[in-house]
Amino acid sequence: MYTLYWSPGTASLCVHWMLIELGKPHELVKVDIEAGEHRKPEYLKLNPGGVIPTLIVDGAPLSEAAALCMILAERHPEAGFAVPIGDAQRAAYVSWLFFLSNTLQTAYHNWFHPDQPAGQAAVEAVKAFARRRIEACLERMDRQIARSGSYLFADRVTAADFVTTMLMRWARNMPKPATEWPAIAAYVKRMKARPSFRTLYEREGLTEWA
Ligand SMILES: N[C@@H](CCC(=O)N[C@@H](CS)C(=O)NCC(=O)O)C(=O)O
Repeated sequence: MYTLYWSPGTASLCVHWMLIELGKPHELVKVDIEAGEHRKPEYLKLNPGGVIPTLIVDGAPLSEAAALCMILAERHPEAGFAVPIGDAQRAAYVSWLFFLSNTLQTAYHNWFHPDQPAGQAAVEAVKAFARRRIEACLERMDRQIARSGSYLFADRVTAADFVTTMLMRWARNMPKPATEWPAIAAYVKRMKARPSFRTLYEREGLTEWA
């Protein structure tokens, strides 16, 4: 049994999506970010950084969305979402997961919280910087998908694709949404056609980018 601490449309979305895909028993605990529940001592005991998501695995609280997707894929290899050690694509797969988490996701953080690095006075400059970085990442991802085929790694859907689709969704209200890149647009359409995506949207109460 897994327990996911989540909030609609946030970094928990890819983990939630994978739990649905895997069909493994899981409990969902909704965390109200607006009400500051993620900063309460009970939650900080599970996730010292006070961020969503947290996944309880065999009684232990784990964090970092991309890592959680990778862990779930490896715990349930029969679903085919893992790229195991020894596989020719393993190195590229791990590298993409780190790129998604460390480069693209952090650029989004600056876009959504532009006052954090240097206060209100620097908001416009931080947003411009974040936008350039996000668009450079999307450019690179578009090329990878166009080269690769249907998904990030040819025709196999991996944990990295659930993380990627979530991060493509985050650009939906940006000046240039991810779906303006042609290979990404076709890719997103394929990922959204999965029946699990409907279930995910219903459960999270989402309607945008449906
Ligand atoms: N690197 C972390 C980042 C998680 C993160 O920043 N989550 C956001 C929601 S998308 C959050 O909890 N924000 C609340 C806050 O920073 O106060 C991960 O991938 O799990």
